[in-house]
Amino acid sequence: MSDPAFRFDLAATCGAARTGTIHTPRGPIRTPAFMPVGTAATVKAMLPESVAATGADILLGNTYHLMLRPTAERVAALGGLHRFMNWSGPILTDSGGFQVMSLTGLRKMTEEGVRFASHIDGSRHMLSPERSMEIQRLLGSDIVMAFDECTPYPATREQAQASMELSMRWARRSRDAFGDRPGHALFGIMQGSTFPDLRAQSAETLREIGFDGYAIGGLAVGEGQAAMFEVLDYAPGLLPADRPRYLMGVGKPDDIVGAVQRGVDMMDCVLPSRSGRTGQAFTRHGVVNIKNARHAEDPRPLDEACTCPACRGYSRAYLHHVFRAGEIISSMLLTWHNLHYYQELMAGLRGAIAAGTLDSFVADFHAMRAPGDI
Ligand code: PRF
Ligand code: ZN
Repeated sequence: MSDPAFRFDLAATCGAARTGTIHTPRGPIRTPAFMPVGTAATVKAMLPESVAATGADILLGNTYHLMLRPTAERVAALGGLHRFMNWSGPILTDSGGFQVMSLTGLRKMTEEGVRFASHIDGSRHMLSPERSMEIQRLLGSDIVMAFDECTPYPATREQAQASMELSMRWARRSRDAFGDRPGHALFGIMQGSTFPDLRAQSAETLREIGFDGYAIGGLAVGEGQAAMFEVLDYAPGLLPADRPRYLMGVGKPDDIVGAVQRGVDMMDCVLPSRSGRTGQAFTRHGVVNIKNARHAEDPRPLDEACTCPACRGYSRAYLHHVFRAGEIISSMLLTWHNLHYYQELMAGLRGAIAAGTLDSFVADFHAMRAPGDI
């Protein structure tokens, strides 16, 4: 990258997969990286030091939620998002449009941006490329996302083209409004739905504008894993090899493995944290539904091989009990376990790419998994 304070060092590749380090003024990000989601200035049920202990290098925050509550201006007055939430590592913030479309009912999109009513109190707000850049600057975000429209799925070619072209005009306005901010990065977001030529056009426009990193948006929106992998078979290769590639909002463990195999460097998803609160635990052998009665008297941990606090100190029977009783510790322990599992998976992928053994790592990953609930 042109900014020496924000540099991507590629250490090794294995097929299309890559491992390396994004250096930022707030610390290194080991890639492939999984970013836990801290929507409302907290990774729910976790202390920031616990999130760091799972192995996370970077968190994701949300423009949309923070602009509504407590407001970006208040966060800025209190010293920025890092100080506010007590996380000193890097933070990436999403730009808001995706959350407006998924969380608000009343909204109006124009060339200028999107007007919408808050899902919290119905109050009226607007987001545009310029306002999104301002909010992400007030938050103190280290990696700022361009303002885009996530094209809904399915879309006709005409709809996907119009939507992608709007996102590209917004990408240019985002670039102009972001300006030159040493130590902070701006990522562009590719759209184009499942149309290869639209994806290629989007990538070319983004490369012309020039970004510090490139996201692949508009996937994991209902198209299914096979269609997503079809896009990922070519989309990462359309982006500059010397910049990080971020697949937004993905995914389940097998989605992550497949995306990394296809050349993705960064991902985020609410799944490990949200599932922790709804009683689902990810393990090497598959998903454990802790509310299931079969765990009620099981003295074994969630996963014998896991070194997280939930697995070192507690039985499935205890986790079942506290989940059924609605105890807060249930969310704490299952979220910790899930985030630990995701970070161990990323560490395993990084190690395998570096060692040139990704294929056997992936074969083992699939061989260990039982279909259905375990
Ligand atoms: N754009 C933005 N955020 C996103 C997406 C997108 O396309 C997605 C798609 N899975 C998740 N989050 N800005
Ligand atoms: Zn565990």
